Order: sequence, then structure tokens, then C-alpha cells
Amino acid sequence: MNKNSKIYIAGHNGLVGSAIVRALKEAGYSNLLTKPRSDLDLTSYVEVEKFFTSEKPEYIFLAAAKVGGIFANDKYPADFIKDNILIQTNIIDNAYKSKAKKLLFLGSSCIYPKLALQPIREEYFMTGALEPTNEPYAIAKIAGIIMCQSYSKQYGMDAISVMPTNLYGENDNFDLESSHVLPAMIRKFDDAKKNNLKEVVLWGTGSPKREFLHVDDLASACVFLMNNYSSPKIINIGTGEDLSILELANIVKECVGYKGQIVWDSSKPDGTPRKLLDISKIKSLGWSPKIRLTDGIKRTYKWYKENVSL
Ligand code: GFB
Repeated sequence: MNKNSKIYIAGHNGLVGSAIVRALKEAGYSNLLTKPRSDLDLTSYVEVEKFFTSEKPEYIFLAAAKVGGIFANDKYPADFIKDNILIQTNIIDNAYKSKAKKLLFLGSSCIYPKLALQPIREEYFMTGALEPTNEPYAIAKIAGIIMCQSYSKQYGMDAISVMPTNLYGENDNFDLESSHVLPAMIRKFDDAKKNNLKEVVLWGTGSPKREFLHVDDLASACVFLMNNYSSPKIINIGTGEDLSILELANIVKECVGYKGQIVWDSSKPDGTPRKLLDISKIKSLGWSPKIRLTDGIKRTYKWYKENVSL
């Protein structure tokens, strides 16, 4: 990308898209293209086609998606598969038709088999059954990856697919029904602290292990890969380190300053037992994460206090 290349960030108001916009601006890219949902419905092929025909972006970060935590994925499976397939199909096809130079598609670590060997290497893609709680979302993301690979094979399109681990940070969704675990913990501990509650209820058993990447690290990886990686093969983005949900709960509790008890509601699902990415491929290209988990959580909590829990 040149500093004046026309770059479209799809999903610029979300956790990932907003971080990519920040990273691009900081790096001096000045010709950024964004469209709010009210002006462009990405699930409409006709609207997306019109937009690409008139704007002709050169580079596309495909960060628009319907996302959510374990409960939302399980409760709204039809929305997760339909919206994601529509959005990504419309954008990838129109990026090809309008002769864009390159597209970066954001997948997810849940595309790997539920019981994949750990840490998960890119080669484990499509080698086993998926985690049932997020299968429709994972299948949509798998379709996006295969679509990028197919457009690359049939048309020579430069479309890369990156697989981020679990993300968190500024602009996350803190709604307790639809959020991921980390923002949910921030909200639950903060609410309990404010209201002097004796206990906080968390879901599952606390034993599953997850890896958490601050979204600013993800954004720096995406900009790096747009400039340094061209291959139909998928590539992981993570920290290479994981911890149990119980350990995470204790760190978030400490950062928020909550003194009460944690109670585990084991009637709620645990999901995949472990999800840790092998990041040797992206490291060998010259990228590494920078934000330590406790620092990232403190930053996110500060943002939450200033923007959500006023
Ligand atoms: O972040 P999370 O919703 O998604 O849950 P996944 C991670 C773990 O935290 C699960 C536990 O074991 C949850 O049971 N957990 C404990 C909680 N308390 C809470 C809580 O209050 N809220 C939430 N949300 N979880 C998602 C997929 O899976 O990961 C998506 O559903 C996506 O498709 C995303 O791939 C990255 O890591 O289990």
C-alpha cells in the first residue's frame, strides 16, 4: 500500500475495523474509505456492487461481520451463518469485479477443529469436526476462506485470509447476552463493585483455556500482512500464550478492584476446551504482539469507564 492508496475498511465502527482505521492513520495512510451501515447495507449485493463500481477501492480490509460470544452464537445460529455469508460474498466478489489490488479477509480461530492439537497450526484447517456452539459462524468463515482461495486460483486475485485468536479492547461489545467473555467480565465485576454485590456469576466451569489478543496488536498485524504477505494459505494471528477462564477472571477482578466472590454457573456451556494458536508463521515474517494481557485489560477497563459505564 502507498500512503495515498485508496483503502476501504469494511466494518469500521466495530472492534476490529476501528482498530485498523487507527493503525492506518497512525502509519500515515491518508486515503481511507468508510461507510456507515445506514448508508451501505453490506448484506445487499446491489448496494455493495454500486458502492464498488463508483468508489473502486484499491485495498480492502474485510472486517465487517456479525460476531458474538458463546451464548449469542448458540442462540442466533441462522443470523450468524446468513449475515456473514452475505457480507463476505458481496465484498469479495465486488472487490474482484472492480479490480481491487488486494483484499484481506478476517476469519477466526473457531474455524479449526474443536479438538485440534495445541498449539493450532495453519495446516490443521479442515481436519476435524467443529465446536457445535459456533459451527454456523465457523462454517461462514470457512466459506470466506475458501472463496478467497478460489478467487485467487481461478482469477489470480490477491486475497489473503488471516485467523485471529479471541480479541478484546476499546470499542468492544459489553452487552452481557451477546459479548465475549473478557468484556462480559469487565462489566460484571464493575457492576458488582459499584453495587456492593457479594458475588459475580460467570459461565461454565472456568476450566477452558483461551488466548487473548489486544485488538491494536491485531490491527498492526493486519497492516503488516497487507504489505508483506501474498498467499492463498491462511495465517494465524495471536500471542502464542493462553490461560484458563478462571485465571482470566482473577486478573480482570484484580484490574477492576472487585473484592467479592466468583460463582460458576455450570449449566452454561464451556465451548471448546482449548484454543491456542501457533504463531510461528507470522513471527517468521517479522511480526510479534506487543501488548501484555494485564496492560491491555487495564486499558480496556479505562476505556469502558470513560465510554460505557459513566
Ligand atoms: O468469549 P466466549 O463467549 O467465546 O467464551 P468462545 C469463552 C469462555 O468463557 C467460555 C466462558 O468457556 C464461556 O463459558 N465465560 C464465563 C463467559 N463467563 C462468561 C460470560 O459472562 N460471558 C461469556 N461470553 N463467556 C467464541 C465463538 O467462542 O469465540 C465465536 O462463539 C468466536 O464464534 C469467538 O469464534 C472468538 O471463545 O467460547
